[in-house]
Amino acid sequence: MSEQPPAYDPDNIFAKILRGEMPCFKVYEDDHTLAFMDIMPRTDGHTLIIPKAPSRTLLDARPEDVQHAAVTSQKIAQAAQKAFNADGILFQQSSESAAGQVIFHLHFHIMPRWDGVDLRP
Ligand code: DGP
Repeated sequence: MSEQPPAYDPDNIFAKILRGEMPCFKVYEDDHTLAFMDIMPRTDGHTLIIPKAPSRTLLDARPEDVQHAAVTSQKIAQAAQKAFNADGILFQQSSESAAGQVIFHLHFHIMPRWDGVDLRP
């Protein structure tokens, strides 16, 4: 990327969820992170983990916010693996449109996977 990335937009959907202005199916919350179900799940148990601090992407996030979100992602992965009897867990993060990012508040996907079961489109 040759130009400066845009500034963080406080009106993105996940910022609204954090402020309680939009609903979500919350599965975990602590001082630094929130985890909730993805509205367009690509697998059963597809969960999103976000830091509460504002950052657009993994590229501009503070290391401590990445750290908090990574630790919460591990907790969610372990819980989801048990709850959904998964054979594996897909951990995904997209930064910028070129990588498929749609919502510009840093988030991590946790998707339970099973042998022989494809991701939904
Ligand atoms: P990404 O492509 O990595 O930016 O993924 C964005 C994800 O966010 C996508 O899987 C669908 C999900 N999503 C979009 N809008 C909402 C919403 O309003 N609520 C919830 N829970 N998830 C949303």
